[in-house]
Amino acid sequence: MKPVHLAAAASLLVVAAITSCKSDSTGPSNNLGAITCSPSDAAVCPPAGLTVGFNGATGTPTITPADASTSFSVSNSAYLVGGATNSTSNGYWFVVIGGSLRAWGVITVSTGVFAAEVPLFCGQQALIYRFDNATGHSFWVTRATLTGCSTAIFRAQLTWDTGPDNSDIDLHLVRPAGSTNTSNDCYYANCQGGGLDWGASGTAGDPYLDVDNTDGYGPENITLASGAESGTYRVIVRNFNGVASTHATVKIYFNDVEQYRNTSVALDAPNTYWTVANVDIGNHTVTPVNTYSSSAPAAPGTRPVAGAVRK
Ligand SMILES: [Ca+2]
Repeated sequence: MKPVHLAAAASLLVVAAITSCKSDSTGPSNNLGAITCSPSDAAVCPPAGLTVGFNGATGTPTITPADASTSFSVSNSAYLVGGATNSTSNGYWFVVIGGSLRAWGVITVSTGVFAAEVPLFCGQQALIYRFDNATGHSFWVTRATLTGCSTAIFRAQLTWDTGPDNSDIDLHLVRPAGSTNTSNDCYYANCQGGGLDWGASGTAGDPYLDVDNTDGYGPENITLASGAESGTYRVIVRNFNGVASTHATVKIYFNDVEQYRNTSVALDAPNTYWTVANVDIGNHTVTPVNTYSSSAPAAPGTRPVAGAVRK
């Protein structure tokens, strides 16, 4: 059993969101214009012409966010979305920057209440919620600004397709020549909100896991700020306690632009590991590995002092 569960993490996020300084200007434009999506996201791509606030025809699902601001700033990259809807099925969240869809995932709906964690990118972005019914789609659009940050040079983002309860999949980032489930691995036990000292001294180059989602769907994000040590990092996914037939998707970004994406086979057994890819941080290259194992994957090499945290 893990010591920290989603409910506790979510309560912290609520506090962070409430205590963050917010403003209600409508931003530079009320109309998002056209939104560009990759071909694999065509089925969910938000339409052109969405404006801040509610976008929906009569009969489409209602969307009443707990925070109905159409523009706000926060300092926590894991933003907790919540509110009321008459939708009876799950919805989607989208993050759009510069007219391009950067990330999306599932918003869960339970007895008229919707909830999700949205991983905000550094700076300003459009944040969109979508719900569907037989009449059509409805959208809520707001503008979110993540402050007090610098653009992550590297981001791995994990989502999965089971939930909303008791489906716990985990994202790992292993530093060059490090081993899984040690201090050379950024994962739920040691890296939520930072805490590992990798790369240059101080916080430069340190890994940061935004949240450990233990209920379902994700997302989980691990980022590296500038100053990261060079070499080959390894992105790994673990089925910690997921339900059967969970498929995980990992997206890899450099400077907040997606460069690689892959989806696993069904992760049927707890403690199944999916070694996704090797990543050369300096050269911005991704080399797929795409192997599965029933125990922690062997390290590609050993560090001079096993388990040590570089200062
Ligand atoms: Ca997790």
